[in-house]
Parts: sequence; C-alpha cells; structure tokens
Amino acid sequence: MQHYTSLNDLDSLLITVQEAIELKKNQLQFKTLGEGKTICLLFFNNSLRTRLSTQKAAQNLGMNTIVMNFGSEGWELEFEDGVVMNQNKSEHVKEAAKVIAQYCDIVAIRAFASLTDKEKDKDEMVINSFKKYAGIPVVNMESATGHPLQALADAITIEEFKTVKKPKVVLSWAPHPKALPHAVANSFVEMMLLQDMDFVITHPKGYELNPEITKNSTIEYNQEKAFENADFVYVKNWSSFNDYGKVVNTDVNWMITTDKMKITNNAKFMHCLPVRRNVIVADEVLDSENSIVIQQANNRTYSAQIVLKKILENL
Ligand code: AN0
Ligand code: CP
Repeated sequence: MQHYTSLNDLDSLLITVQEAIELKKNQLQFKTLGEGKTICLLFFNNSLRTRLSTQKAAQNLGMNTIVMNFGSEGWELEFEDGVVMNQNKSEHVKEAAKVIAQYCDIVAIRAFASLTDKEKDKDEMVINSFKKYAGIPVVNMESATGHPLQALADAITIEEFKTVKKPKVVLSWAPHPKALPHAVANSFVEMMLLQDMDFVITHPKGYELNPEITKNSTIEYNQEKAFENADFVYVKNWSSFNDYGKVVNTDVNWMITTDKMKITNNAKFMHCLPVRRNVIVADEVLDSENSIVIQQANNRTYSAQIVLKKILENL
C-alpha cells in the first residue's frame, strides 16, 4: 500500500480486519520492520487517541516518531497557487511538504474540515497538497471528509464483539453544542457499505450526510424505530451537510439514554470519543457494560499498526 487516505486504499477491508486481530495477539511480532524509519505526525487540530495510538503503533513496528502540533507551533501555511503572500501565511505547502519529507519516510496528517467552504473541504486540499509535494506516503489521521483509521478500528471492534454473522448496526446522530465535522460518520458509512450488514442511519431531518457517500443506505428519521433489534448503536454528532457546517437542530431528545438502549437487542454502544456526557449520551449508558468505547479506542493502535505495516512493506 502506498498511501492510506481512505478505506479504498485497502485491498480488502475484511482481510485487513482479520490481519489486525492477529497482530493484536502479538503486537511486537514485526518490531524490526520499521527499524531506521521515521514517521512525522502533523496535527493541525487537537487529538488524544490518534496522536498516542499512532505513535504507539509506529513504535511497535520499531519506527521513530516525530510529532508536531502544526496548528499552534507551525508557520501558517498557504495552499493556493500564485498568491501574493503578504498576509498572515508565512510558508507555502510546496516548500513545507518537501522539507518535511526529507526528515521522515511517512507523513501522517490531521487537518479537519473548515466547515465553511464545502468545495475546498471536498477537494481535501491539505492531504492532497502533501500527497502532491511530499513524494512520500501520506496517512490520513482525520481529514476534511474522512477518518479512515477510526473506521478501521471500528470494523475491528464490531468483528470482535458481534455474536451473529450479519448484525444490525445503527449509526445515530446525537446533539452537540458545536458544529462538528462529517469525517467520522462518512468513513463509518463507507466501512459499513464494504460489508454485508444490516445498516441503518438515523438523524433528524436536515442532517443528511453527503448522498454520494450514503448512496443507497437506509435512512430512518425515527430514532426509536431505527433502534429496534439493533446489535450495535454507533453514535456521533455531525453538523449539517446541506446547510454546510451549520448546527440546525440540538434536540436533546436525540441523546442516547437507557430507555432507548432498551429498545435494542441488548446493543453494544460505540463512540469514537471524545464524547460529551449527558449531551450525546447519558452517564448510565456510557458507564454500562454494553459500552465498548474503551475497547474501541484500544483498537486504534492495531488499526494504525496494520496500516503502517502495509506501507512499510511497500517502501
Ligand atoms: C472531532 C470530530 O467530530 O470530527 C474528532 C473526533 C475524532 N470531534 C470533536 O471535535 C469533538
Ligand atoms: N477518535 C479520535 O480520533 O480521537 P482523538 O480526536 O482524540 O484523536
């Protein structure tokens, strides 16, 4: 594998999930594969899990890691061509990407959606500029439109916890005070559509995701109806896609409560974290035995490790 910027970079999601589960049993089995190799992790936004699990994954493979919080510590980058750079932006991505590529063998990038410019976000300017100018493998640690390391960890988690061959999985929107990106939901949908599962998306009207991503997915506007017989409830907030980046509804009735979980088939509760307690989900659900968010976050290491392993094998 050359880059990992979307799930489509994997030859096979299902085989990769099995490989990650094998890797998890003995996480140091490829500890010399990355010897002498360096990964640069560039963060244009905050992170806990992605930052630590990707470093851990690289270290399990024997790699060196360099981390930079670009958002707060880097020069502000210009991405447009032919601009007179006499404003705030000190450096063009053309130089920055080429310079960074001399210090490492793989570059991983977190650059959230602007949520103000739909076209720019759709073009994935940050990730694609690094792809274009760095000339080394690029890994997506959540870009404007996707979070494929999260979705791979989610697929591993569902595989580990499913008790029937074809579980019912519900992706539910839940309220949040701030406008959040679509990336996690997009990649989750893409991941579900690569598998034969009973998949339903539920959200209030106005929160339809990009139809090019949801394609023919079932959308049920009645959350309680969607929850009937669910084996997994995957919860995430996102802002409006049509009214781009706007919070069009914060209906507290969409919060995940014990009463709602009672409608399900004793479903597991999943969330990528960070999660706001008693806004997205009630304490008693998050603290219940059915909540697998901690195990889900653990799988971020094996998701990153299997991806880095595939890239290292191709270097
Ligand atoms: C981010 C998001 O919703 O995309 C990161 C999630 C992994 N969440 C927040 O900004 C709270
Ligand atoms: N789930 C996830 O990506 O978490 P962080 O934003 O903390 O990295």
